[in-house]
Amino acid sequence: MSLLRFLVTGLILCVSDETKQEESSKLAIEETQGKLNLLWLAILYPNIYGHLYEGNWTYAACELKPSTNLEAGKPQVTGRVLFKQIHPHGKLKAIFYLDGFPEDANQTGRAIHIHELGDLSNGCDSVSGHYNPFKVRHPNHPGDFGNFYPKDGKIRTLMVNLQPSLFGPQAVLGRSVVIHENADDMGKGKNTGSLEHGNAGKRLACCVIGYCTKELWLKAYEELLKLRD
Ligand SMILES: [Cu+2]
Ligand SMILES: [Zn+2]
Repeated sequence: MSLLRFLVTGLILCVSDETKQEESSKLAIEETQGKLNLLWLAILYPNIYGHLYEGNWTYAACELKPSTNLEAGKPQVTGRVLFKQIHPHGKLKAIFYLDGFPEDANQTGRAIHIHELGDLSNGCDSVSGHYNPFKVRHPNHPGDFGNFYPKDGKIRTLMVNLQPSLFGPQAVLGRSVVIHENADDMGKGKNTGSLEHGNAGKRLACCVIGYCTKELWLKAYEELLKLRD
């Protein structure tokens, strides 16, 4: 019986190890494709893309701090959001790695958006509204990430195929990420606020998006994979 259990456990471990290997080789292929794409662009348009190929321009980080205007008793959210986009025409990926939500079960959804400015001079209240370069209604802004449901006070999520870009005139660098107190009604609230900001309530925490190294992304990515094991 114990031999059988040993074999089954071994099998499960093997399978999860294989999934992990598959994921990291998928990641490596993606990286190579992205690098090749960027290399072509750098050869064709050296003035525009030459510097991108050389440096750490494809990863960004946003280091969250609770808003300085936060009232006592509200969740003190910290952590970071990381972004990765391997070439200008590729889709963005994001890792949300947040702490500080209440630990009790049945937590409400928390909206997360990209806001227009990176101005934290008045806490998270000076970052203006949702970043809206295409003049569309909420929830179609590029940084409308939707609702997140913390587990044990934490959010640990990877999102792929996202709309915002780290490249070009609509790059989100220098803009901000805001974590809200309430859920986003996703434009279904039947009032004007719903089509502007989803009535997501107070701004708990925010940060400014800036370039970072690949290592920061990889560290967070590996931790996410570990959580899945
Ligand atoms: Cu917002
Ligand atoms: Zn929006």
